[in-house]
Amino acid sequence: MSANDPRAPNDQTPHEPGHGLVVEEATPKLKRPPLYQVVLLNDDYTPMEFVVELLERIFGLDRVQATRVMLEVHTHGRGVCGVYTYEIAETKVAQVMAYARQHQHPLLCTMEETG
Ligand code: TYC
Repeated sequence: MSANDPRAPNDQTPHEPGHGLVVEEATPKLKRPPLYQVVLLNDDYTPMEFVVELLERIFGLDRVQATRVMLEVHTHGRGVCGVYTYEIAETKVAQVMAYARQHQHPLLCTMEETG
């Protein structure tokens, strides 16, 4: 076995137990990413049908779910369209705002970290 034999022991070589080394279990450093609710806000002008179609198109809801969220927003002022990681939530908000703007509706959408 020469000095640069790939099998030669080095700093990375795992040490067998019973050779004077204390082996500590590392705590996993993985954390779940924070999640964000995409929240739709009510206004007096955007047509209900437009909101339902937007919820189907951008959030993949079926007509029943989309209608439920739209009515929640209409009656309580706000409603959750979905929960996502930061970048997905940010993209959904941008898509909603762009789509509403294109159709000249004053619809507002925002994101909030879940508690
Ligand atoms: N309040 C609107 C109306 O009466 C409907 C509406 C629902 C608007 C949800 C926005 O996010 C909204 N036409």
